[in-house]
Amino acid sequence: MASFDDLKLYVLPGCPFCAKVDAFLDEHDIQIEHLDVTQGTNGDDLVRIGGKRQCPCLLIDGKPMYESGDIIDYLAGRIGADAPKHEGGGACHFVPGGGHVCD
Ligand SMILES: N[C@@H](CCC(=O)N[C@@H](CS)C(=O)NCC(=O)O)C(=O)O
Repeated sequence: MASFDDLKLYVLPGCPFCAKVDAFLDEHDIQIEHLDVTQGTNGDDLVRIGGKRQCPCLLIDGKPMYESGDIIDYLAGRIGADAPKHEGGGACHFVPGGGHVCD
């Protein structure tokens, strides 16, 4: 089985773009450490590493890759699978007081 120890995935609970990446991970039985940005210092760490608190963000050997479509394309290439067709764009935004709204 391929090793994915060099990867970490920053996620936000309820984030539809994170769910899209997770669906691909599940489908291909890929296990990657998840870091929830609402827990501990993960959110601040992500801003320090990648410059923004946007999820999902895949760390590849410590380097950030944002955008769910790019993440899925990268993972598909790495395992030699076809990447599902996906629409680009879309975004959700944090709202004051907690939670987020999606376009
Ligand atoms: N186009 C991006 C959208 C990602 C996105 O909007 N993520 C939301 C959570 S669902 C987020 O982290 N928003 C916070 C922000 O943009 O600062 C993708 O496909 O990954």
